[in-house]
Amino acid sequence: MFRRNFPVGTNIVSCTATDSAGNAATCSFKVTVQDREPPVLVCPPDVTVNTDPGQCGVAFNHVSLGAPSVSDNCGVASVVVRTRIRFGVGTSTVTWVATDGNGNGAQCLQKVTVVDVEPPVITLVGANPLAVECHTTFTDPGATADDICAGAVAVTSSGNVDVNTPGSYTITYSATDPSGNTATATRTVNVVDSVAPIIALNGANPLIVPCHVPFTDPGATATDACAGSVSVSASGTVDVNTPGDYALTYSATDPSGNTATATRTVSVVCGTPTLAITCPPDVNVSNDPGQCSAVANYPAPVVSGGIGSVTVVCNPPSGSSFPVGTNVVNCTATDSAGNTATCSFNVVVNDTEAPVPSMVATAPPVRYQNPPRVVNRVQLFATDNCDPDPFIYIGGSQSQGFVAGPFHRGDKVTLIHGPNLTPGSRKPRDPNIAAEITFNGDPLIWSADSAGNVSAKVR
Ligand SMILES: [Ca+2]
Ligand SMILES: [Ca+2]
Ligand SMILES: [Ca+2]
Ligand SMILES: [Ca+2]
Repeated sequence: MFRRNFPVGTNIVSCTATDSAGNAATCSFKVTVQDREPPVLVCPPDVTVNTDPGQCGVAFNHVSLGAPSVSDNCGVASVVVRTRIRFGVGTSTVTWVATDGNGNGAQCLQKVTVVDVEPPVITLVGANPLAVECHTTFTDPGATADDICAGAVAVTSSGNVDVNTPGSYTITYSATDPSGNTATATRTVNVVDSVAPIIALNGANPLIVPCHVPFTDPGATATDACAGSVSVSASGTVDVNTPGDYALTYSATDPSGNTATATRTVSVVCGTPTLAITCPPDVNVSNDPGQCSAVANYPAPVVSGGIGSVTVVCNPPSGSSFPVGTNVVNCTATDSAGNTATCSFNVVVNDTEAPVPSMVATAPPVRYQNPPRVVNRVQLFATDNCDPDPFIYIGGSQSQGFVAGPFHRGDKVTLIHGPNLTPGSRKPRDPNIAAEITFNGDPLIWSADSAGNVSAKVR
């Protein structure tokens, strides 16, 4: 039995037999050794890579896969990796294959994970910086966002713009892709005031003024759409002693430097009579029936002089309702040059209406014989057009000169009257009764208001 190592492959074994006489015979056979052991292949570790810039994936040659560990009993003939040209976002696999040249092969799988690390790209709609006129309406034109992997992505915005206050404002836009990559962008919004104020002249333009009379510029006001009221400066002079036309220039500048100007022509004219107004004399009227007032008419004031047409305004106007008392009416005449003259007078409304008294029995009358008399318990009332609390008096039809009172509306009194009683009035113990009044004849009631109007005496 022979034992020896044979290499892989076909080995020829030659055998020779030799005798002692030197004769030899030979033969041969083959010993074939086959390699049936595949290579031992271990893949490199799984790898994680970021996307290529501007790509939703990574090119194969941008991935460092590493080297596998491979060995074979007879030697490795080849090691290849089967992969794709480009890896998309997510996890892919590559296959490593090793062969030993003897028909044996081995393979393993390696994972390649590609991560989207690129945020979306935000594109602003409209200008940046964006100019907005003060006191207009601002609507953010917004922004769009596109992600190389996720496509269109929602955009959120933050930041306020106060269109009423000039200045620079910032709006921040933000967009996040499904992989959590966030992009931000900002827009500058400049609220600007580029509109000049508007000047309004007080008084007429052209303004005609008499010569030799001191001239006072009625001035002007200016309002700005953004800044509100703006001060006005005036330049120019008027020589009232020299007839002619003069120009006054008004200027107003808003805080943003926008300036408006306006011009007034002042014409100095000689030989013009001075504007004058004369009011009518005071008007006295009685109150309208039942009213503490009167609708009163008065004559128009008399005007003279002035330049051009003259208008007269009185306040309160004729035909107004005037309350009882003295009412001042102010009248102003204005000519077309803006000259004014004033006067005033009074409309006096007198309360000439007396109160209306009455009494109401609070109990049936009681009659007594000795001496003959009747006792009436009554409550007193009076109404007046003006006086909320007119005085109320009580007397007797046969008690000449006797007067009890004054009483007030709502007072309760006891009346004792007969043919031969001594007139008088006293305060009874009952605090609810204002007076106990004794007199002769029938009871008479009358009333006086604070204006001195006294009603008739009624039974
Ligand atoms: Ca092998
Ligand atoms: Ca992305
Ligand atoms: Ca302005
Ligand atoms: Ca009255």
